Amino acid sequence: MKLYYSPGACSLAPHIVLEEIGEPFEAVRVPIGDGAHRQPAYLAINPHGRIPALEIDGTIITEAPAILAFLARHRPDSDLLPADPVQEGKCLEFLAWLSSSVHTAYAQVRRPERYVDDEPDYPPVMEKGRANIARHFAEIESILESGPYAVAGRYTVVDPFLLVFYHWGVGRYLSFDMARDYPAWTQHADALLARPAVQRALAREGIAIR
Ligand SMILES: N[C@@H](CCC(=O)N[C@@H](CS)C(=O)NCC(=O)O)C(=O)O
Repeated sequence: MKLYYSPGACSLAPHIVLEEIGEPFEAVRVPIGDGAHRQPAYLAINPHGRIPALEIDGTIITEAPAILAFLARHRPDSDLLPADPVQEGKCLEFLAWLSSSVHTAYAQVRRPERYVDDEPDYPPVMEKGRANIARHFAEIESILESGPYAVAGRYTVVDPFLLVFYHWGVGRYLSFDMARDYPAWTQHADALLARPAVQRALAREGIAIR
């Protein structure tokens, strides 16, 4: 398998899961900051021009939730996606929400040019994005207050995806005080950061979260 990733992007979640399941893989760096994801070589991999993409024997899967679910199903022994259909549904629900609502709220702050054409219109879009993210983050905090992990009372593919958003919370575009305002989520992040698979993925990407 080949994972196309950019340091600190949402590709961090599948990167962690590849490490968790012990699958041999090649990590292909496509730095968003350099515009590598908009070059023809990468557009041939993912015509959407977005990271991540996963290549399996010549087949490409894009979209983080699909990649995460695939990896867990590829290695059912890893137990990262419950076999019980209801709990599986709850995991997929959470992945879809993170991707469709939380990630897009972040994009309002990180990429306002996607929402309005003129630069003077950026600030209100970004401000509304911050408010949307704060609302979503409060919801995540309350979910994590009632359990150490997001779904099913145990570690699943949802948890590494949550770490991506925690990382963005402390990052320069949001600069939230995550430890003060989201203590349950901070405990969750610390539990993940203690996992060797998470440490390997972070070391390869060259990023530190806490
Ligand atoms: N819905 C996609 C979103 C992917 C996405 O937007 N990825 C970001 C990195 S976190 C990206 O490629 N950004 C580059 C850009 O917007 O130009 C998914 O879940 O994989």
